[in-house]
Formats: sequence, C-alpha cells, structure tokens
Amino acid sequence: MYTLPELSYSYDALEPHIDATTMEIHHTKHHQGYTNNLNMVLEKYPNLAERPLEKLLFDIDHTSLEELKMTEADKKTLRNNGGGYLNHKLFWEIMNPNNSKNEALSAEIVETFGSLGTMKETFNKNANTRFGSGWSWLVRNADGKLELYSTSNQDSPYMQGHTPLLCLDVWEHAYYLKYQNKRGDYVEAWWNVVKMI
Ligand code: MN3
Repeated sequence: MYTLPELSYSYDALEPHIDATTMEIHHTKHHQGYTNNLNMVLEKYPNLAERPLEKLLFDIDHTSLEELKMTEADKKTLRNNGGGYLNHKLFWEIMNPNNSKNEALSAEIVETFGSLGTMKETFNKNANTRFGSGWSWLVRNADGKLELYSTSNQDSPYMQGHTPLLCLDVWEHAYYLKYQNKRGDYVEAWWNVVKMI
C-alpha cells in the first residue's frame, strides 16, 4: 500500500512563489486522492502490485490487457493515479528549499542544451504550450541522454522507460489560487524554488 509522502518542509516555505494554501490543498487533497485511488485499483491486482510502480507504469503501456489480466478502465485508473502519485512525489522533492545545487546535473544541462537559460526556455515553453492539464519535464531518456518534453494529464516519463529529473505541474490546481489564468507567471516564478540547478 502506498502512503502520502511526508513533506520535509512547511506549506509556507515556498512563499511568495507558491502560496501555502495551494501547497496544503495540493498535498493533502490532490496527492492524497491519487494515493487513495492508486491503492484502490492495486488491491484488485495483487500480482501487479508487487512490481515497483515505475516499472508497472512502463509495463501497463507495453503489455496487452489480456496478459495483464486487467480491464481497460482499471488500466486507465492505474495510469492516471500511479502517474499522479509518482509525479507529485518528485515535485515535492524538487521544490525542497534545503536542496543544494547538483553540480553534475547542471554541467550536463549546459553540455546538452548549451546553457541553463536555453534549457529553461524550452522547459517553460513546453509548460506554457501544454494544452489543458499536464507536466513539463527534464528526463534522462533510455539512451542516457537528457531530454525535454511535456506530457498530458498525469502521464509519467516512466511509461516510456525514461527517468524524470525535473518536473513542473501545470494543472490549474497547482497555481490557480495565486496566478489564476497566468500560467506563464507561475512557470517563471517556480524557478525561484528550484535549488538543484
Ligand atoms: Mn498536481
């Protein structure tokens, strides 16, 4: 059974960039909801539940329903809530104000994209142009290279066998209280709470 990951900092720690009310609702309501729904669907499939969630997300996208012995509806629930569970877990970790700069990753970003600024520009563009709800990502792909893209809904890079390194939640629940329709302002402000690069 999965449990809601504890936040190792207070809800107001990211003020003024991310407000305390948004953080509290996001963590205790939204992330808790994904956690509950993930547990509910996995209860029906004890064999699948034994697999690490990262692998399970890959497997459900690369294995037939017949082989998984899973219904289409349950697969969708697992995809949405398994993704939602892992995506938010990483999101809280990335925003930890106690993080220190990851020098190796920063150097690799410069090597891959030319500069940190260029990477951020593309990352932000992906965040701002994702229609509806989704996430912007910096991932390590299956070839071990850094890659930038966005996904819709709660789709996780693990579904493609990629490892997520940085993620930004662009669902309205992540910013609407403070930023309303100004997603671009939220995306810009968010970088102030990322200490690792
Ligand atoms: Mn969210």
